[in-house]
Amino acid sequence: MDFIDKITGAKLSRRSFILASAAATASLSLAGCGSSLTQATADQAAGKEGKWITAACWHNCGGRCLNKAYVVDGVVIRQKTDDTHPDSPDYPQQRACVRGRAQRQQVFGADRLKYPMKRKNWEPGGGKKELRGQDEWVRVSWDEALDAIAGEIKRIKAEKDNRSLFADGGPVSKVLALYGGYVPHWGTTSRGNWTYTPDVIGYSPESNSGINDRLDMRNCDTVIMFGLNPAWSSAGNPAYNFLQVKKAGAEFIAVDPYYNDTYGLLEADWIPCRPVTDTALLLGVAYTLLEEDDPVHNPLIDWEFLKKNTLGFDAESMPEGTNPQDNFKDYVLGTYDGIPKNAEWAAEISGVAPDRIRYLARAMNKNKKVAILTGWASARTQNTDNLPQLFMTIGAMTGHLGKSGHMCGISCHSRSSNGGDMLVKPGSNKLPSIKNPVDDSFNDTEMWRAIVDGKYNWTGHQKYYKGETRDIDIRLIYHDSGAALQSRDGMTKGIEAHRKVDLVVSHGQFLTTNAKYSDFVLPVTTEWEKIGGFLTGNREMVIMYSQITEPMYECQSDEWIAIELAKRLGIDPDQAFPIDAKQQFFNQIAGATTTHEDGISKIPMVTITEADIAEWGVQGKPQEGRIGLKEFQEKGIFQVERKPGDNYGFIAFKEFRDDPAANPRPNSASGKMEIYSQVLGDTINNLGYSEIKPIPTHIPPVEGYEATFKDWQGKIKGDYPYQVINPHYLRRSHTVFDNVQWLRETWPNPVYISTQDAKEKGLADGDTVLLTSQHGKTLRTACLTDRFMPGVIGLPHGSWVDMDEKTGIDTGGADNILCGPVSTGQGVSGWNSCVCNMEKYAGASLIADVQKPQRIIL
Ligand SMILES: Nc1nc2c(c(=O)[nH]1)N[C@H]1C(S)=C(S)[C@@H](COP(=O)(O)OP(=O)(O)OC[C@H]3O[C@@H](n4cnc5c(=O)[nH]c(N)nc54)[C@H](O)[C@@H]3O)O[C@H]1N2
Ligand SMILES: Nc1nc2c(c(=O)[nH]1)N[C@H]1C(S)=C(S)[C@@H](COP(=O)(O)OP(=O)(O)OC[C@H]3O[C@@H](n4cnc5c(=O)[nH]c(N)nc54)[C@H](O)[C@@H]3O)O[C@H]1N2
Ligand SMILES: [Mo]
Repeated sequence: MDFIDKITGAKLSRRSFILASAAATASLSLAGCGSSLTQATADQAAGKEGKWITAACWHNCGGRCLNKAYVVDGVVIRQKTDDTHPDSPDYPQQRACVRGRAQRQQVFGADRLKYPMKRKNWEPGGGKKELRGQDEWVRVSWDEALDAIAGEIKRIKAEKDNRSLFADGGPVSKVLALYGGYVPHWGTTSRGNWTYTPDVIGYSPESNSGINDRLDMRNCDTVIMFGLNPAWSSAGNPAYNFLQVKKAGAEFIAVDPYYNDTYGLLEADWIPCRPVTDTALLLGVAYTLLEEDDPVHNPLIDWEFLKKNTLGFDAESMPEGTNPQDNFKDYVLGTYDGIPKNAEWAAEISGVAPDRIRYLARAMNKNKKVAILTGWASARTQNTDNLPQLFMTIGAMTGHLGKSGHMCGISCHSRSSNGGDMLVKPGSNKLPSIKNPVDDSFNDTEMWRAIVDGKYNWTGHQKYYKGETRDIDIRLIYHDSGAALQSRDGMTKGIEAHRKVDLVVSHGQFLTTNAKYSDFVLPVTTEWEKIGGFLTGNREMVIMYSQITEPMYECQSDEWIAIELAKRLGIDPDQAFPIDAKQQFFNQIAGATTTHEDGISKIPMVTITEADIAEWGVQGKPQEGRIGLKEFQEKGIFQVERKPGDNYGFIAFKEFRDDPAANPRPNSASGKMEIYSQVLGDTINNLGYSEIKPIPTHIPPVEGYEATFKDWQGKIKGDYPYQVINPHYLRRSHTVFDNVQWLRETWPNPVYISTQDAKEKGLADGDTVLLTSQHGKTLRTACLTDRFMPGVIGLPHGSWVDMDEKTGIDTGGADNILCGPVSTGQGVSGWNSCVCNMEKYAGASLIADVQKPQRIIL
């Protein structure tokens, strides 16, 4: 506050006050760097001009927004967002969110990892392994760290083999591949059961999105959203795009256990539905459609589309060689199993009253223009491999596929609200891909178990081969990208795995969970410290960002570390990295394309001159494009201007609807949309995790609503009577930004509990709540709300674990402490299927996250 007094006292103009106070926050977060504040203020006073530079906002939040940093002598004084053109609904600006605007708090945070560090009690072979996660840290030189790591990799390979080396798939993994190979991991991560299923049933989203473009959506009468929250989880324009759809007259219906901010914004009619019961609910919808459809008086079903474009809907349309009784319609009607999947049946499971299920079915009326949209959250669940197939079936039954104003598909992440292929794209960096000679690979749901137990179910690296039990003996865990220990299934098991092996190494910008449980942490640069790069996601624009500041402290890039390790392992690094970072960046620029106004042909985006190439000092050829290199770099963005009636529109599945014989679906066996898919059923059942049918059915999930009962018939609740879901939260992009104080203060990361459940449990707002699942225990502060349906708890995704070693209770609210390593179906990470108990915590109350000390280790 002295500082504020000083500048107000000095009667500075408002402009310099804002500049100086921003400088204060930017530099005060650098521990012991008070001097740079004085310098920045002095620079301002001396009239030193800064420069606006396009800054990376590179996290996996689904948004791709323009972020600009005002840099004076390497210090970021302030940030702003897109002002490159006036904002309009058709041609919107790409405005940054709260996280993007706090980005400098992260890059210049006092808790950056500054130097290579070693765990005090580490020794070759592991030392006191149980101290991982709680040991002290010792600063070491880069040479010491790299020599020790390379030495251990050589020893492990000599004593065992390459099948003992586990790594995440970043640049060091390329070096390990050249060194004879390593064991990677794979999983369904974001898409859940939309990962494998859509392809083989003929529903693979065209160009990564099975919905029409955003301008066409304005033609809809009704938009039905199953688990969508773009206001939180699709930064950038999607929520704004939906608002235009509303302004154009559409009504919104939301099917979700949580009335989230998106639904609030759109004034959606809420149908609260229990997690992991969308299959049951949609079967009830299908039953109602069949029950109420009358071709003359009440035509609800598009029989023509079903007949022409699909397979397996009824006995007449079953594929050859199958039992006609196994068709979808007879399953729904209960013809052979005696269980009609009617609205009453669906209500018991989903919690949606029968009349609301019928209302939902009627809202899908084929004669209205309807968008049936789903996110991936409902399929990030166990035992729902058929859910994408059921959405397709509902879309086919109601005919909301392949026509303007009609759509049924995914709206999520960067492609939310706006289907169609990318209109603009960066080129490839032209680094060679390196083949990994080891064919072992862990599915995410069982990787920690595999390391602890020494055996796992091999199905190939996302190949869906027939499962085969294999022995494995992992000695090294190398984290060269991602946040696996924090972000994958079953963290309790994960910590056990990290305490078992000989060596754990993490690259990190902060003491993240991966880093905390490591022996060596190697500090890496952020995108603000690199030469530059591209951000894509939104189909209408790309961002080209540039370096903001020099590498902080002793930070190096992942690639530099990989090259240094390669040298120590006797590998020629040029095999993996034959060109430097600048040439890689230039290749992306030169290869960037945009779509011609004809809406079809792809043309070079950037005009490059001989002088540009000389200035950059790179290999390349001049070319003619739509924007000059210098202008592009200065602006930082290339956006296609859209208007109604242009050639950039998109109607998903149109060609297939109009002429299925000429336009068969690419990967389905029959070329049709397969409501009965033998390939789907056989492939998933062969993996060996759990059983499904070739048609969409409801399967009680391992940890779904049914599992909250010890006696389902008698409706007697069991030890874990609540369902938990993990909303993707505004404080973070997954685990990223969890350490940023501004964001901690703004978004406190509580546990959301319905007021009714809270009342029954004697919980009040602000109470510390202990959540217990079969897999672990975590604490959070209660936030009571009527926006969560009773029986469902919302624990935000991505909070960093903070384990109290004495009690074994996590005080950080880490979602994957509750979520276990449960494998079903296609090896789905089923995070939104988790059951737990909750009670008021008898121990000390939690303090707010923002009051916790930052993890500053040196
Ligand atoms: N329980 C539960 N778990 C979930 C989910 C859920 O809903 N519930 N959601 C899942 C989903 S959808 C996803 S996509 C995953 C995300 O899982 P991850 O991709 O593992 O999560 P991020 O937090 O994005 O991890 C990025 C990490 O990379 C670091 N990083 C950033 N830049 C660099 C760099 O240049 N080099 C290196 N080496 N590191 C860098 C960041 O600090 C961060 O630690 O999480 C999944 N996990
Ligand atoms: N701020 C922020 N944004 C992000 C991310 C982040 O971590 N933070 N992560 C990004 C990534 S990689 C991804 S994959 C996306 C994920 O984006 P989403 O999948 O859209 O995110 P969620 O918040 O998990 O879920 C959206 C809605 O689905 C509901 N839901 C959960 N389970 C069910 C269910 O079984 N049935 C139904 N009908 N609804 C259900 C939730 O209550 C929520 O309202 O978000 C991206 N955007
Ligand atoms: Mo994701």
